[in-house]
Amino acid sequence: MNRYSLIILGCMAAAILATSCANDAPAPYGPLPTPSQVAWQQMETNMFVHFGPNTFSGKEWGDGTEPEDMFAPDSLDCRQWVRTAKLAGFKGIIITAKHHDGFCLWPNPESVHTVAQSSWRDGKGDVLKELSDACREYGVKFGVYISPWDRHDPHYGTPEYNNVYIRTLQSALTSYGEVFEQWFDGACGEGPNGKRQVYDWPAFNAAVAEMQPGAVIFSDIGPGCRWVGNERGSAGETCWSALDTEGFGSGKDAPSQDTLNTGNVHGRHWIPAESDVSIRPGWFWRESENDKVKSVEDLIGIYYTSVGRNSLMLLNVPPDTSGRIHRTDSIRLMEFRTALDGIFAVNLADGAEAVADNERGRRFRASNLIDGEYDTFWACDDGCLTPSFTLTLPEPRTFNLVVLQEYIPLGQRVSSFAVEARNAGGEWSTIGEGTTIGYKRILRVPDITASEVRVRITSAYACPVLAEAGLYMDNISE
Ligand code: FUL
Repeated sequence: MNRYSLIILGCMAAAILATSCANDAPAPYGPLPTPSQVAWQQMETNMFVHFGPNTFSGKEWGDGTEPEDMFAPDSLDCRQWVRTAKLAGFKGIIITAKHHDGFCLWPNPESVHTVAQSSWRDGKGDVLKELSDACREYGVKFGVYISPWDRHDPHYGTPEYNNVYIRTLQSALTSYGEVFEQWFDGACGEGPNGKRQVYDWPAFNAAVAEMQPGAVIFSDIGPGCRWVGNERGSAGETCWSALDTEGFGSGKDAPSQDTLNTGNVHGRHWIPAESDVSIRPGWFWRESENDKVKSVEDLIGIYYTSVGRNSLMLLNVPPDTSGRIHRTDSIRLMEFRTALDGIFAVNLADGAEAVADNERGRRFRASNLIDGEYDTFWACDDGCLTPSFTLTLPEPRTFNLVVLQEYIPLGQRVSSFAVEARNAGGEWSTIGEGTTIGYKRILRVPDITASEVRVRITSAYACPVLAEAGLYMDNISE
């Protein structure tokens, strides 16, 4: 081999090296989601179902003395719940298998306060079975809320209760197939003997992890997802999926509601926010609230402040005393979904040319932002923290929502951004600004007609990695 061949070979090797570097995805930044947490976040909207003796007593919190026969739905139809959820676009359902009154909606062998002791269906009924079967039938995921606070169990307030509770978890989590989310309420009030319980959270979490390894565990502080800090369905405009949990617990030991609302910018753990909110004033159904079901506009607003702020929307839709979702609520859900589908049916950025001032090689082109694929993304060179991209639309289009999505398997990286539009006279002006993006950020802006839109990342902790960008028009909300 002569000198020239060597030089040519050397150049080729250098070129291959350079190409492969440019084709490497950026290194992940900060805490990262597990695959289950990514799949969970992509569900976006889920249905919460509060159902139990309170449905019949009209109370929000039963005190545990309710006779089992109080639970008497005359025409329970879980398939109707799941069909309604499915048509409303919900991907999962979480049911209050046991609320604070201790009554179990399944024949829990650890308790004598369950459907098995009631005369409903001669003690042979099992709501969890009927619901999980219906979920499988319709392809909706099944999750459970099992309150640690128990105002009926005589062991409550003693160390033995923790064992009873773990066996209760085992019973619910091993009998009904896959569970996508376990909901731990942080409430810790007094039990029947006036004592409070010292919960063994590590053992509770370990029991869930063992029996349902794919389940995302909700509590005030995770470990799978966290409470958003309010029951209005409103995540912080700044909403980090990261949270510091050292020194904190659930319930009264939780971080401040503000912290839960925004997360911790450099938090050590990936514990995204879930926004639980009821379609009615209360969590349980009451005749007197049939005319207080939230409006479509309210629900769209909640969607923007939950899903649109890097959180999940967990909307409670409580069945009535017949055991069915009341028609007022189901009609409202259909209206809600129709409205959402109308708003998001067409990405007004479709057909645009996407050009960025920095691209990390061909695999990470700005065109990935508008390909409708979450798993392909625009990424920048390491150290490039304030890039921008421009969408040039085929013609002037009118929009009032800007949607951005980070590719969260590589972490949450962006801390602020600005959106600009170019008017007919060719001048650029800022039309909106935001802080965090995360899995999804929906930024509302005034009605804008433009043919060029520029998104400038104004600060980030690592080179931005954005999966999708979209422009939409909401003609419904004020
Ligand atoms: C709270 C409970 O006390 C409410 O009754 C409701 O279940 C809500 C979702 O969580 O902590």
